[in-house]
Amino acid sequence: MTTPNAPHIPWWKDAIVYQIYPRSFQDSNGDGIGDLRGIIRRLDYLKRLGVDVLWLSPIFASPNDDNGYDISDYRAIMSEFGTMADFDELLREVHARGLKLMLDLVVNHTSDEHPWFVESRADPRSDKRDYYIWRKGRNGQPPTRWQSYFSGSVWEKDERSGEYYLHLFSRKQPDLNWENPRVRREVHDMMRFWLDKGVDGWRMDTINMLSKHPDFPEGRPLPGTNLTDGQPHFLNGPRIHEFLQEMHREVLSHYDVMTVGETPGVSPAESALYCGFERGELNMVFHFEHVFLGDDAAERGKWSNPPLTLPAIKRVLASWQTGLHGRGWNSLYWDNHDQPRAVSRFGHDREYRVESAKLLCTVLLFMQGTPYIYQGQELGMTNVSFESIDHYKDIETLNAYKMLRDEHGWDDARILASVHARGRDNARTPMHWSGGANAGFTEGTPWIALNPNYPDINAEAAEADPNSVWHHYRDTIALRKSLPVVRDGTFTLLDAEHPTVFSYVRQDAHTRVLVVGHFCDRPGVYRIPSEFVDGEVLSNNYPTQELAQELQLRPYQALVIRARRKS
Ligand code: ISL
Ligand code: CA
Repeated sequence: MTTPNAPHIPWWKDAIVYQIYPRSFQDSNGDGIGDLRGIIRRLDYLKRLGVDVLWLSPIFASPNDDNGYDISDYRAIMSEFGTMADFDELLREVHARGLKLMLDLVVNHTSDEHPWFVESRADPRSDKRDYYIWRKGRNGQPPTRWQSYFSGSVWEKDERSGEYYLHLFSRKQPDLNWENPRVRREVHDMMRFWLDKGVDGWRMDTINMLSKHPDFPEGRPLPGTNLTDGQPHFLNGPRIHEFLQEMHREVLSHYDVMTVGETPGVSPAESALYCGFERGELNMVFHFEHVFLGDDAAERGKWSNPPLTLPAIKRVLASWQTGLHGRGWNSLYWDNHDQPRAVSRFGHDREYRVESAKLLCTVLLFMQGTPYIYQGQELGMTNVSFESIDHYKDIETLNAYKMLRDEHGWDDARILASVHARGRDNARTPMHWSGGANAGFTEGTPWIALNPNYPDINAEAAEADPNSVWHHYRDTIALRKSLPVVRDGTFTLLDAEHPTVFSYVRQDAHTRVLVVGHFCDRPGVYRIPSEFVDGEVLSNNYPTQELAQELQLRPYQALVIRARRKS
């Protein structure tokens, strides 16, 4: 029964999303590569965890220069992942369990093997030429010196025509020309193709890069290179909101779906233009401020791996909580397929792995917004330290390795230390299902080596252990769903400058909840607001807790305390 006058709450505000990187999730046929039938096999596991929506990283036909983020046919399933019949069955099985399925929309670029690009490159007079961004050079040089995200120039010269095409990522990922209305129509048609099958939403890859400054101005010089940072000229470009409003009007508004845009380099204020409730664009965006903290200013970007401090992380997350409250909607994440494992980066991946993984769960899931859990995060999976670059597969890492060695003179040990800390393959080693051969991921040879700690950290062991990280995720998900204040309440950061405690209050007309997370490997004391001293402990990653104004905290302890109602 619906309550009269109850505000309409869109379903995605109550959803917990689980991200699957299909290549590394579950192999079903022994070729060492995860696939759609493997995902079907694990749906009951995901249902038990309590998540609502599955987001699949790209599953479309691809030569895999960037593991599927380089698409050669938007309407076909990658042959290694299965067939369209497998996809249809997966979607049916997902829906049969009351879950939803979200796909990855990668339309800033295609693969260079996409027929559009093949034709575009082969014939400057073809009607596909203008599907991509072609420019003449200047005095034998590329049009700009912008640096690609995967090292080197963003321009690639095509010898046949003598012109350059733009690729913000690898040279096998040419950027589509969104100025061309036919490109936009092609994308809209493709989106309808999947939505008409019953897909429940889109995660939109690098969506704030679609609109480039038409003049391609030179960027800011990057120290130690002859390249420049072109981002001011293609992030949040002049026509981006027009393109997204058109996409919403033409496609999204006709379906009950959720959308999350990947938007590196947006501030809370800018993000409200993408996800403001009245904007008719997206439901929410992924910002990167907490995971790229300090990287921008560091000499070699993320590879310099600048140190993190808790106050800086709190400041960023709090600015998003308060900046979007009542205006737009946050997405909440620590981990994804591009990031090192959160427990290794923000927690403690040795003695306090279990405690700190639970702490990260608690402080994330009690903020306002839609939480995203990346495969293995619910087990507290850790970074991996392969001893040689030969074990790494990621194009970003492999290109960076060459650049850091050849252009910056870093030695192997220094590069590997950076890769161990920040490389994307940390997230891409196979999922740990059991302590058996290859962690139960494959009966063949895995496409990338496993993290050797799978005998200790795996789903089978975690489900059997009531004190595991997995159970903490399941319990915290359920708790969150039982407390409307977590969805709707205000957020107030306490003690912003405290070096080791992250604490905040969530509040609505009925309920006040205090969250305290102790980011430290030693015991500590933290003074809580008096109204919580006789409160009720709703969640705790240690067995017991005496409440007192001077709260005694154990290493990496995380507590949620509800204030008693005043009568
Ligand atoms: O991963 C990054 C840094 O390590 C980011 O700069 C990342 O490249 C950026 O967030 C865009 O990511 C997305 O698009 C890329 C793809 O490689 C990533 O996997 C995807 O998440 C190109 O499609
Ligand atoms: Ca397979």
